[in-house]
Amino acid sequence: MTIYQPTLTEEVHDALASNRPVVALESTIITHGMPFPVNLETALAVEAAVRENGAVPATIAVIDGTLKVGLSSNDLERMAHSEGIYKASSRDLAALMVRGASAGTTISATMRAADLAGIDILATGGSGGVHRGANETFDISADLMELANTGTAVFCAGVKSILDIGKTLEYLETLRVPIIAFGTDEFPAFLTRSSGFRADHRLDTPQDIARAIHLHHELNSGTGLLIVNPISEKESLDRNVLDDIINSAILKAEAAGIGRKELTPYLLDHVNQLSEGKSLIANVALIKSNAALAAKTAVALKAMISSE
Ligand code: PSU
Ligand code: MN
Repeated sequence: MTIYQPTLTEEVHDALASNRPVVALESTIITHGMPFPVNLETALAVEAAVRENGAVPATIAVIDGTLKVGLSSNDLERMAHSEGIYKASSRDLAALMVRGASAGTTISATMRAADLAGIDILATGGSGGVHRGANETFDISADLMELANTGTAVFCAGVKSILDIGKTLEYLETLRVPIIAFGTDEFPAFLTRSSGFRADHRLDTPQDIARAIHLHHELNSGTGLLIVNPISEKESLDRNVLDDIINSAILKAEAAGIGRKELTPYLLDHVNQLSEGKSLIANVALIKSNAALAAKTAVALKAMISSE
């Protein structure tokens, strides 16, 4: 059996062929995570943040049935308008490609494509996880299973408390996925630095994070890694205010009977609305910061491997 080769842009192809650092970027955040035009501005700003820090960005999506690693500005525009665009987790890729459909890729699908292309670092905003009430609904993001099976290092700002953070941490432990916090002892909760949960491990430099990623692979661990980068103090929202907003978003979703793959986009949208746009501003800031840290780490990883 042959392994599928995604379609690379020339820039991404050349960077990989000459062993330069590349950072994969997901696209569900563009298609289902933010409203137009902030989604397009953010997608471009995140690519710029990767470049400014010495790596090549590779935004990943399915466009008219083709799995693309690296998007043209036309592709990005189409994703940002998001009409008729699906949300693809890794299990959806094959069927959507046969159907000739277009889709934003979640972290799980982005990891799958990055792995095929040979990219080991991915940046995003927040990861999926175990939803509140999962003991009834069984709603656990495929992001966690992909982290258990694919060796990508995923850089995010923790998980939103739309999720059950405690259960998400327990589940990642069961799946043998290491969690490394950058410059903090606490596991961050996306729009706010504080979650009330400690992070298992703290590392303070991109160089140390690169060493940990490299060693994790040398140990033949077989899993990905979750690198959590807290939102800056300045951009961080108040945890109590945020808790109230998230609780009412969850009540609205329950009342409207929203579930399954619509749940995360619905909650993100309502948190944006209820925070009067504050969460969107924080969201943009943190994803740029994650992209910058991921790029610095990708640069450090390449430098380390080439000096071995
Ligand atoms: N959490 C966020 N912002 C996001 C997502 C999650 O704070 O944009 C997106 C990511 O693409 C993630 C996906 O991979 O939602 C998870 O969706 P689900 O919970 O349906 O697995
Ligand atoms: Mn789900």
